[in-house]
Amino acid sequence: MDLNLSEELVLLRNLAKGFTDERIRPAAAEIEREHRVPRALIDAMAEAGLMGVAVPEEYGGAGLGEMGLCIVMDEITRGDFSVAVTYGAHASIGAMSVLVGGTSAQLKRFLPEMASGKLLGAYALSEAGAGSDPAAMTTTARKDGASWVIDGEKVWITNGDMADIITVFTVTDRERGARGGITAFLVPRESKGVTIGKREEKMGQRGSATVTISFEDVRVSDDNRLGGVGDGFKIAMGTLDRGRLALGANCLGCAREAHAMSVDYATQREAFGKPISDHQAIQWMLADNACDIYTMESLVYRTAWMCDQKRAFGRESAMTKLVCSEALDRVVDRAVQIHGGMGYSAEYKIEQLYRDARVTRIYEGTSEIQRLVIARDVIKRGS
Ligand code: COS
Repeated sequence: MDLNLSEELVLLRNLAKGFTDERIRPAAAEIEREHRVPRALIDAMAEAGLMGVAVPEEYGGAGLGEMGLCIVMDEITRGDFSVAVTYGAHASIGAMSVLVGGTSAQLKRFLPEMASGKLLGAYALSEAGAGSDPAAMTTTARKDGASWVIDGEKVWITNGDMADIITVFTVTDRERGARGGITAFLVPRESKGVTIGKREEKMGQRGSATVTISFEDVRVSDDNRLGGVGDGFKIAMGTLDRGRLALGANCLGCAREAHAMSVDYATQREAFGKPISDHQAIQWMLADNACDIYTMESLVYRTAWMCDQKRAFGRESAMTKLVCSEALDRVVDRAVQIHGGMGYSAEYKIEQLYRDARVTRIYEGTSEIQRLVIARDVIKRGS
C-alpha cells in the first residue's frame, strides 16, 4: 500500500478543505438552529465538482474512488456533520447503489446526472419493522405490464424530502427473502403516489433531513429496476459496504474537529496557575484522543485503498465503521470533559459534536450488526 496521496487526491483534499472553511463553517450555526441544510449549499458543492468524486470518469465523475470520497467526507464533516451526511446520502449510498447494481444502460443514464449534482440521490432500505433485519421488509413491488407498482413505507430516509431519485428496496418474492426475493428500483421523488412525511426531530445531526416516505400504487418503468429481479439484497449490502467505510471517514473528521478544539481550549484555559494542557490528567486525554484518531485514519484509508484495488473489503468496512464510531464516542466524550462546564454549554460547539456523534453507532448498521458481519466472515474465511 502506497501511503502517499496522488497529486489529484492532494488537490481534492485542498478543494474540500477550502470549501469547508469558506462555505460550510460560516453556515454551520444556522444549519443547526434551523434544522436544515440549504439546497443552495449542496448545489455549491456540485459546482465545486464534489458530487461525483467516486463516480468513474467514463460516467462523468472524478474517478477518485472511495479514497477520494473518504477524503471529502473527512474534511467536510469537520465543518458540519449534517452537511456531510446529506452529501453522503447522495454521493456515497445514493450514487454508489447505482454503481454497484446498475446495468450498463443505467450507469450511462443516471450516473452522469448524479455526478454533476443535477440529480440528488437517496437510499431507502429501512422500515418501521425492518432495521437491523432488512430482509423482513414489507414494501412490495409487483409487475403490471411493462411497469412495476410499489406499495409500502420506508423510514429514516436521509435526504428523503430533497432527493430527486431514491433507491428503493422492495419485496418481489416473499419466499426467497434475502436470497433472490428483494428487488431495487430508482424511483423519482416526484412520482405519483409518493408521500413525504415530516422530518424527524433528532438528538444530533439535526440539519440533515430524515423522513418517512410512503408509496401508494407508485408506478415505475421496468427501465428503473436497478439490476436484475431479485438482486436487491446484494445491491443493498454491497452499497452498505461502501457506505460504512465512508461513515468511518465522517467519524474521523468529527473526531479531528473535537480534538483540535480540545487542544486549543486546553492550551488557553488556565487552572492552578498554568494552562490545563500542562496538567497530566488533561495530557492523557489528549494523548488518548490522538491514538484513537490515528487508528481511525489508518483504518479508513487502508480500507478505502482495498476497495479501490477491487479487493474484498466487506469485513474491513464493518471493522472500520465499528471501530471509528466507537472511537468517535470516546473522543467527543473526552472533548466535553476537557472543556469542563463549557463543554456542556450549547454556546460551545463541542456540545453539538457530542450529540452528532452518538448516532454513528446506530445508523448504517448498529455496532452489534457490524460485529455480526465481522464474526460471520471470521468463521467463514478464517481470522
Ligand atoms: N455484499 C454482497 N452480498 C452480500 C453481502 C455483501 N456485503 N452480505 C450478504 N450478502 C448476500 C449473501 O452472500 C447471501 O447470498 P448467498 O446466499 O447467495 O451467498 C445473501 O446476501 C443473504 O445474506 P445473509 O444470510 O448474510 O443475510 P441476513 O439476512 O442474515 O443479513 C445482515 C445479514 C445482518 C448483515 C444484514 O441484514 C445487515 O447488514 N443488516 C443491517 C442493515 C443496516 O445496516 N441497516 C441500516 C440502514 S441502511 S442506511
